[in-house]
Amino acid sequence: MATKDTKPWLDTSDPQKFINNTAKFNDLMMMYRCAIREVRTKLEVLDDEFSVENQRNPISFIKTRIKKPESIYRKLQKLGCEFTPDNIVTQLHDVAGIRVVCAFVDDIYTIADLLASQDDITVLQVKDYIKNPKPNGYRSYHMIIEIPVFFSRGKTPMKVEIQIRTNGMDFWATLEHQLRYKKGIEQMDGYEEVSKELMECAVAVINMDNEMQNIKNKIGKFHDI
Ligand code: 0O2
Repeated sequence: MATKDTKPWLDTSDPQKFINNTAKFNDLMMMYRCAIREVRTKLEVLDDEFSVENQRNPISFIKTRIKKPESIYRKLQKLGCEFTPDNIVTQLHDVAGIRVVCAFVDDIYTIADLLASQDDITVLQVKDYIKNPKPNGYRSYHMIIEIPVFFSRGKTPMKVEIQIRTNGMDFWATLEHQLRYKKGIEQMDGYEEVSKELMECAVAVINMDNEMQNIKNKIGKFHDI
């Protein structure tokens, strides 16, 4: 199976070997795409069922992505690992990524619990940046799960990173990512002030999320929502 190959991929001295390795990389990425499809279907089923019972959708939208080859390469390099199929599978947990954007904060935990309780899903890691936000104000609920995917050659457990957040958290994180995250702009003049302002925006989003949750709780006393 593709994941047992431990030889580095970037050796271009043998063109045929390079071509074969590219095919192996594509095969692995296909496996991650299939894992995403499986998890996405589970999320859509939960959302659908909830909407029939409660006349509203807890999930606003779902975004998926496969990590780009250059990001995979850079991350492995950072970890001091060769660019091999084996290292991609064993060292990286976010090659397949799903972002689930929810209406309310309690929807996040409902979706996370319902997913975690499914018996073909193994939760490998949880990082709750909602209860424990990052120092810069980032909030989101992160899970690394493993899900079996059935290929013609057999069943393969695949890892998927799931980020679950509210619309507000997503709005903040998306803009912050564009403006600052990963760009190494810590050296720029006025960086501290920008960080402070971004933090103020994060606090405004927290207040708005909490306020919307309170309103929902009040209405929830009279109606199932
Ligand atoms: P991309 O481009 O979104 O894939 P690791 O993933 O192991 O390198 P870490 O910090 O242990 O890093 O994982 P963590 O904390 O679970 O965060 C991983 C992902 O969460 C990031 O993926 C981002 O998508 C998101 N994230 C984490 N911190 C921040 C933040 O401060 N701001 C924003 N906007 N997003 C954040 P990648 O691979 O870094 O990026």
